Amino acid sequence: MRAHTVVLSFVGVLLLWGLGGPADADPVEISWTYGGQFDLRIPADPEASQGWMDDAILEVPAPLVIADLDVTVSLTHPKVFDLQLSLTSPAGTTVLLNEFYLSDGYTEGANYSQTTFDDEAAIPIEQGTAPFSGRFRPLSPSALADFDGQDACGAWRLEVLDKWQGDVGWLDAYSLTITTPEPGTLVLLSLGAGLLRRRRRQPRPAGQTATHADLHAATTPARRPCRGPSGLGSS
Ligand SMILES: [Ca+2]
Ligand SMILES: [Ca+2]
Repeated sequence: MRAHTVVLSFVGVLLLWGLGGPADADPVEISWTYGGQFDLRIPADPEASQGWMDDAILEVPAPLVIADLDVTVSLTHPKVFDLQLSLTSPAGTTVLLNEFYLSDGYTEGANYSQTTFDDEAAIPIEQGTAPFSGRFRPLSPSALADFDGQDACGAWRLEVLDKWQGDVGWLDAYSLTITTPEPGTLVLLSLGAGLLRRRRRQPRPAGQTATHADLHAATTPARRPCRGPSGLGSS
């Protein structure tokens, strides 16, 4: 039996911290942050302590050429070294943010607390210590620069896999900070707000193993039209 996804809620307008003005005073590049509060169990299955969280989806409603992108994550989990975190763009590019291997030496530690993944950070995440407060480069050789040049408009997915049984957690919040070299996007952003949606899939039958590709196929959202210059003043 194929599991399928139902949309249980539309949470609505989330925090658009950049709405009052550019977060970066750079005269050429402007940075905006889209993000919000989530309440997603890790893993999603309430009967399991191992498996995928439902994807946390952030929707960027405006066409933005990405010059730089950082992602900030806060989650609660007693053993974050069980977790694999990745981010997928609307174009389908996936960047692995962090994961751990027993062969690297297991380390105890809880939570990600306002952890910002940033290619320009001085410290790689593998040299960080939970709860990873601060800025870190994604797990080498991953690079958020893989998103550079893409259009940010559309659904972004934060994907979390709990690889070990015994402990569960929650995604609390995440946000994207997008820097664009195009001052014209300021007008577009003033009309838009990031929207977050929370999706859940129905429980799978006992003994059936979920694959991430399967989950993605089941949760692919209808593409929302992104506002462009011709769409000003209309929805
Ligand atoms: Ca950066
Ligand atoms: Ca677990």
